Amino acid sequence: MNELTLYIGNKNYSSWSLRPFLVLRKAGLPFSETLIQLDVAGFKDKLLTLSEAGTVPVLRVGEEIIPDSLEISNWAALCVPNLWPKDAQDKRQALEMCQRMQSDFEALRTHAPMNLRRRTNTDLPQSCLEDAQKMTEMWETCLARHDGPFLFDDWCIADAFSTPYATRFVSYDIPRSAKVDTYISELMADEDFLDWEAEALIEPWELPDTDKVGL
Ligand SMILES: N[C@@H](CCC(=O)N[C@@H](CS)C(=O)NCC(=O)O)C(=O)O
Repeated sequence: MNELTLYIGNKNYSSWSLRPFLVLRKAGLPFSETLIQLDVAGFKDKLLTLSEAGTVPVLRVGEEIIPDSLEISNWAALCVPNLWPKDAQDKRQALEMCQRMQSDFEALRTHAPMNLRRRTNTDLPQSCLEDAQKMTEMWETCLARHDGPFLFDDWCIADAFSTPYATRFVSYDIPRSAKVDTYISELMADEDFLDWEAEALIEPWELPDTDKVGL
């Protein structure tokens, strides 16, 4: 196997980077990490040397470059079994959930950005709370059809995509049902998430605009 390098943003803030990190860890594929500090002078140029999209995450596989968290996850799922649910209908649903988590929930992403160091119970805009409600309904529907602890019983890529959202519920104290709270706790007790979080908590860099949210 070619050497793998995962390019990521600040661990405290880069929700997109967290997803493929979790997927590659669960896949058991050895990889090294290169962190590119976001929102500092010259950061965009660095990102643009990696991929046309100019965003992280990016996975380098030998000479091949794979941008985008879902593309990286799909690539890993081709290398290793069981990163998607085995049942074809469940797999379709898990993929759709990931696509929704990438493109929808914009108000939740904007008004409650991932900020692992943050704990506040500030008032959030209605649009953000509505998105949060849609997210809890999506999780609840799926959890009700399975035995847990994860969305499709065993951990899968949809749980990786859910993890940055789960942290927002905790950071901003967003209302959720007991069932969803149990699911969130499960994701945030995951050992690979805890490794990521431990490094996020000691990162020296701050993004003042993000830290200001809800102040
Ligand atoms: N659809 C992309 C989105 C990636 C993304 O927006 N990444 C953010 C970091 S969390 C980024 O690189 N932002 C820098 C910028 O847009 O200039 C994915 O899923 O990987």
